[in-house]
Amino acid sequence: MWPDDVADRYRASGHWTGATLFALLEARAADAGDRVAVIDGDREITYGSLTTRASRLAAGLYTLGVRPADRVVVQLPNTIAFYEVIFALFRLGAVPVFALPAHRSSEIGYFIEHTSAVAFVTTDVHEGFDHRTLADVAGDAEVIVAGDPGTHLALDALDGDPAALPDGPAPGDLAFLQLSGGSTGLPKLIPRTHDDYLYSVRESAGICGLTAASVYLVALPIGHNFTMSSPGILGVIHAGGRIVLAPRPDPATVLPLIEKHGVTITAVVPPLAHLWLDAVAGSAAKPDLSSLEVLQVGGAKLSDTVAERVRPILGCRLQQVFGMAEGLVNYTRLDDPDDVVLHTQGRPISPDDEILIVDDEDRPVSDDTVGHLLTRGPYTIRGYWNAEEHNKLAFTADGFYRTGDLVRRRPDGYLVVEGRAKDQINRGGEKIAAEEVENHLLTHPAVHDVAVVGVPDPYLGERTCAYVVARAGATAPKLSEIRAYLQGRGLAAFKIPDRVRVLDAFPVTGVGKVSRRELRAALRANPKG
Ligand code: J2J
Repeated sequence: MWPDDVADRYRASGHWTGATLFALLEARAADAGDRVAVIDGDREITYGSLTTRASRLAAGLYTLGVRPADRVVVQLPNTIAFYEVIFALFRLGAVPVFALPAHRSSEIGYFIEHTSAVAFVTTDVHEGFDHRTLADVAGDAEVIVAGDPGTHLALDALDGDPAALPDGPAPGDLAFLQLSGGSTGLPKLIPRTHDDYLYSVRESAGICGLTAASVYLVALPIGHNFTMSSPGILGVIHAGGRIVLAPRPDPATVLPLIEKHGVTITAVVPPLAHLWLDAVAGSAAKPDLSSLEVLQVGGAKLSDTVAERVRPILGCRLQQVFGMAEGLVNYTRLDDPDDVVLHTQGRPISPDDEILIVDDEDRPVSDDTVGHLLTRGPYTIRGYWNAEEHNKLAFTADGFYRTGDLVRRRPDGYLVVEGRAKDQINRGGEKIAAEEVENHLLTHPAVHDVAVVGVPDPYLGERTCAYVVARAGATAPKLSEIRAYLQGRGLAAFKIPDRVRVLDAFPVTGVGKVSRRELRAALRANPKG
């Protein structure tokens, strides 16, 4: 995954310390075993108990046949079970693949098949959806359910003697597979190692001021890279702080939790920041949010107007976070002046994060000029998992990752995100690959051609519009039909288009036929078609 000379350099510089993710938890069990690590409603678990449970679960999984390096798709909501499972897998050296609770049969089936997963760990019923029905796409993978297992294996029943476990993984081993936001027909998987991820976690915890007194609220999905590592739940475990789980991110759920548990830091996407601000500003009986020190906002571009409301309304500092599951994370620092915090997306974690901003021909542009962001560094992957062909496009020959983001670097080194060159829709922080949705829609009998693009939206930043050309003699499907059709194909709800526009033909630029990529660009530039 890493060229030897590069790995040697990161080890020599002390970035990679040779630790593993399970050892991170074990260290807390050793020095703060009685301290509460995670609170989930009226359940809580200490660092000591979490470590013991994860070890016993690892042994249970081992007895079941899960071996080091085996892939296990994990789809759990914000619950303590998530920690038990991932740390069990880290102990065993098996590789979690982090699915989102919103994923349905289309995505889950693909993850299981593409990674040859030996097990699929999910929940019973969450937000009205019975996740056990996803067993239909699990193939030979063992289905393990947190909660009521139905006809499947109960997570709670898995238990064993940790003494029977083989040695844990090496620090340079693959620790897990994270999902890319993607811009291609099928999502790419991101291979992160213990060493590289822990470096970003430790540095992030420092940048975000985490200590043993920190209380971090998980409002976003727990398996997302932001929640995991920026500084996220792993940063809190590194610092020995406390994690509070919110089952949902709406203000009515979250604001009382902040007050009750004295939450000091939490992370949201821009539409949630907007929603929380409106709820607090509009409430007659103001919740007591005096414990809150930092609101992190990332995942999509935060507007200046929302940024400016954070301190006056919530009484806490804003921290902008521009990160990606592939690696690079930028933060505004806690002591940065307002100009930086309100108007930039931060600067990289590491002095060894290499930032290149280039024009369409890969020539570097000067400061204050918008260009494509390329990056390389001690925690940015050198390639997607098993995606040799795609990697030739997504990475330069010398290992820089082409982020697909258009940014401008200020002379002070801070980055401002100005747009995107990748065929992705960023719907309020949820990433949608245009091609993935198009491929599903092209199977519809009345659809001749389709282009999916993002259209500006004041609340979500972008919404999804499908431009459809009907087959000769057929009537183009209406939005309701398209929704039902894609739902029937098992696509996650957030990927289903918000709008449909029917065109007689697609605009043709230049001579003859245009590629769908050009089409998307043309439709983005001229949404009237
Ligand atoms: C504009 N665009 C942003 C921002 C991400 C921390 C925070 C976020 C993510 C994440 C993450 C943005 N302004 N502040 O993994 O650790 C867009 C960019 C980027 C893509 C990555 C983390 N913050 N983005 O969002 O892998 O387009 O990671 O390339 O989901 O989100 O998406 P993802």
